[in-house]
Amino acid sequence: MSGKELIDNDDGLALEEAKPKVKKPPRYKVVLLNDDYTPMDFVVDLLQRFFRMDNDKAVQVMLQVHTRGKGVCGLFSREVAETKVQLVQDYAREQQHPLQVEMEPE
Ligand code: TYC
Repeated sequence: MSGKELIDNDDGLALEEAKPKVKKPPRYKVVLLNDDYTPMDFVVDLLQRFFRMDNDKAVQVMLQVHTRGKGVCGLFSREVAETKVQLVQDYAREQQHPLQVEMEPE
């Protein structure tokens, strides 16, 4: 669907159809940030645990964060993204790692 559409009945009036009111809910990226202290193995394990990645994918995302400064863990509804950020932060703090995780609009 393309939003507003013109309907021309050949009566000299072009009617503009109302925009559909139902919008897709916004999605949010959960993003990991690099630091110098969190062990690589911990990050790989965390990505598998909280984001259901297999080992290869988790290593790939961890290395992306390590080399580029940040990396996307996944795309979620606002509520799920908020929950993942909280769970990951709590888990990292529990293990005394300074790992930083954020959410940002898609
Ligand atoms: N830079 C860390 C190291 O060299 C590894 C790391 C990767 C840390 C990803 C955080 O989100 C992160 N041990």
